Amino acid sequence: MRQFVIGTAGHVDHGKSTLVKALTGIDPDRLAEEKARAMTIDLGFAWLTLPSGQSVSVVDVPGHERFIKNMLAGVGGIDAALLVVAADEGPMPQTAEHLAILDLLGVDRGVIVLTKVDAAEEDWLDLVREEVRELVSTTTLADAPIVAVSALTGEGIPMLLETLEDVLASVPGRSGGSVPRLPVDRVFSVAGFGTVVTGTLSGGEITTGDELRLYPGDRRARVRGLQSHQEKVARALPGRRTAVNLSGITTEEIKRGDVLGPPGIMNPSQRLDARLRLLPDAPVPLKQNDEIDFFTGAAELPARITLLDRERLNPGESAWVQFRFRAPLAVLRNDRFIVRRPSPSETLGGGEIIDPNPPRHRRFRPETIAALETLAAGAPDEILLQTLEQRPVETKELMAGAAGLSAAQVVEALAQLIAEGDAVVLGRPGRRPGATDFVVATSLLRSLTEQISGALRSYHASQPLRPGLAREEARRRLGITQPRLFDDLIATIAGNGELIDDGATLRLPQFRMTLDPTRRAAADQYLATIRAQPYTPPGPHEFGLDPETLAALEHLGEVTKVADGVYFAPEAWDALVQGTLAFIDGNGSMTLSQFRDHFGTSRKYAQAALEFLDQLKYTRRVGDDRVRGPRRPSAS
Ligand SMILES: Nc1nc2c(ncn2[C@@H]2O[C@H](COP(=O)(O)OP(=O)(O)OP(=O)(O)O)[C@@H](O)[C@H]2O)c(=O)[nH]1
Ligand SMILES: [Mg+2]
Repeated sequence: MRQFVIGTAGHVDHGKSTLVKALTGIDPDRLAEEKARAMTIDLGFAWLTLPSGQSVSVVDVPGHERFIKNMLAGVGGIDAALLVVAADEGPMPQTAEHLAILDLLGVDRGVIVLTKVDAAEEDWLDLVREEVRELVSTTTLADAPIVAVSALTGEGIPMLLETLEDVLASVPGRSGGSVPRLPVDRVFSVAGFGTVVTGTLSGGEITTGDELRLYPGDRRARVRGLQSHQEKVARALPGRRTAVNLSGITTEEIKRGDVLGPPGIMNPSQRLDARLRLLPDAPVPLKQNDEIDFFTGAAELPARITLLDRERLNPGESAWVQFRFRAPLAVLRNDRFIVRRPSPSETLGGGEIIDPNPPRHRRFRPETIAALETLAAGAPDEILLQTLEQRPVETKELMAGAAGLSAAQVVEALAQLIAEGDAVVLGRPGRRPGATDFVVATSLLRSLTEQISGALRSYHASQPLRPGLAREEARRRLGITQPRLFDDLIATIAGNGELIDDGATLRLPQFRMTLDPTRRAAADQYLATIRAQPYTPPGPHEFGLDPETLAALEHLGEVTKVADGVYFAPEAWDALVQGTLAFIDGNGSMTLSQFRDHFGTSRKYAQAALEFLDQLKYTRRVGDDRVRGPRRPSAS
């Protein structure tokens, strides 16, 4: 059965809390100060039972304009509103302000309740009815039914319950809601249990024993117990007021506005991209870099605003904006928000978050606006592609909502992007991605390839005698912190034939070490000398060759290093290998002095060469003799 949370709204003293008590039997004003002042200050909670028997959570909000921030903390996550208007007074300023907030938050189901009918004449009531109809006509509640009640006499209450049941039956199923989130609106401690948080659970279930994270921080806590409507439950369902008993965390570590949810579902960010709509009767326009108060879920944060497509946002207009925060905030795409002016405190507008994790944008960039429009229009493959154009992402992170898509949408969109060549699985191109595989947009892979090729090009230019750029250094230059991502990326680029990875260094496929003319001349002289005495080649140090030139010759295969200070011309070395093996084949074995005599060389060279032959496994030492080793020389 689907679960619902409804919330009250309306001007101070219009009878919201009294109505909640009449509907639920629960007095939502729980604070002593509220009782003393006969006024709601903070959120109140109750639940009612519909004629069908289903119970519905109720959030009661304060009407006084001084407590509007508390109202905003409670109104997020409700499925339907009870817009309460006192029949004897008619719509008042906070009737309009709360209505505007409901409209901006997209709350499009509700009942308009004219309370205190016992205190109003019939024709006055008709006037109020008309006035209210007019007021809601331009909002999401334009078609909401109007019911007149008296909480004192009980008149109209059964009718209200029936109407509410009809309205809730028409609430559409929540889209893309696979991720449980509980924006915390209360934190307290219960003797014998410890820390408890409450909130309106949305998106998915929470189960006892779950390990959850408190966003935007990094603290983890385990669910020790769950309650809904004051009953212990093993799992909490979305669309219910939920109390969560947490272990492993103190009340001081949690505040209103934090969001409880599984690890990995949100990336807290200090920037958000959004579509912002100013109310037609907003008291002021917004200018570039204005400071505002930002409300989303149960959170409130100051923010500065970057107007991306205009100099000034006038009342009644909408614009693409980026909000910048001093502290991180954890939200998902399509979350709604409200913007207020800090002083005097007034609601200015609100809207929908389009990118919860954007880069910093420059203003007036058509490509930025186009990207935001695509995100807002929301074809899953385009949205996914935009995420993959920003960074390589692990499949499991995408499945958990990193692109703001459901797991099913990710699977389908990813298959399409890979099939069409727009995205690549790193490390295994052309394959279906596993949970821990990184996926990247083909365009981003191309630019990463260019970045690394550029780094290699300039490295080769400045270090023509070095075999390549050290892998670690390459990783640092690309700014990739995860070693596995780097390895998969390099394997993919190497697989595309755009670089060569020798395990220690990276180089361009076309790179050839080149010696400048001076070094070349010295090298050629040295090579000529060792070729002239193939089996007693003078050492490079004796010859006076510098170590870098020598290393380059070795890398280029122009000399063969046999031991420290002992280098042969490659063809001389080949002849030594062939000659030694032929001698052993003919004589059964070869001693050091036989080697020395056979090649007309000295003991020093004979010893170095034979040890190297042993090392290469061409030969094997038995006492003073060499016999054939396991390795055969390649046919030549
Ligand atoms: N005659 C009459 N009085 C009512 C009715 N409902 C509420 N009242 C009275 O109106 C006053 C305000 O009621 P509340 O329920 O506290 O109003 P509220 O909207 O919750 O006020 P805030 O929470 O402060 O915004 C109280 O004195 C109630 O007794 C009603 O149906 N008839
Ligand atoms: Mg109240």
